[in-house]
Amino acid sequence: MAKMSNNKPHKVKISKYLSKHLRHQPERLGLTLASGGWVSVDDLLTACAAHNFPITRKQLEEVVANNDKQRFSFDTTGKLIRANQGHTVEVDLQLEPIAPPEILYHGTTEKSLESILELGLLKMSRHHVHLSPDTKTAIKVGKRRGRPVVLCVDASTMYEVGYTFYCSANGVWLVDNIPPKYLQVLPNISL
Ligand code: HQG
Repeated sequence: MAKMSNNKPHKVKISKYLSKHLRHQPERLGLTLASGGWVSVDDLLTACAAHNFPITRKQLEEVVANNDKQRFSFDTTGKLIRANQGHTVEVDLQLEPIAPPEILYHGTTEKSLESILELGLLKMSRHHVHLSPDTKTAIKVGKRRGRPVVLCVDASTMYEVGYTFYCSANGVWLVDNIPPKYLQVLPNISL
């Protein structure tokens, strides 16, 4: 088992499995997300094993601690776990509104640009539009889908006119939508 927990691809598989069930389809494992998106760790591990995807507590702890994007958190007791953001199921993450930095960034692809500049950034299937505090992360996010484009978001003006921003436990900035007038394409990104 020790060997398995050092195995990177297996950790990625665990992370993907957790994302799937803690963000999108908890019902597939017979789980329900409580307010805040929390699930009992005991219930989660039992359900994973029952669905032929056994995860040890040690493996779970390693994935939570070392996940590249800090996608998951335990609560202070260590008895509950949740995905920090990225949900598609209805869930109230109980995040507090907070003032954003002056500029935030959104990574997308060339093929979405025309529609985004016409309609603004929409949350699509997620609960919020996801933004990064730095261009490096935005480029990485955009690259998942093709040739990346980075949009600069005039977050301070949006905040001044009343948009509500949140910051998830893993540093992803969240807002409901962004009209085109607050967006600007960042020129000359180095890939
Ligand atoms: C685009 C991953 C056309 C938007 C990442 C994006 C991130 C529009 C896609 C996190 C549009 C939605 C979130 C419009 C938005 N017309 N396209 N009007 N408005 N879009 O995956 O931000 O690995 O829901 O640009 O790293 O790409 O899951 O959002 O391309 O942090 O932890 O519609 O997901 O993190 O795609 O990614 P997504 P996202 P995880």
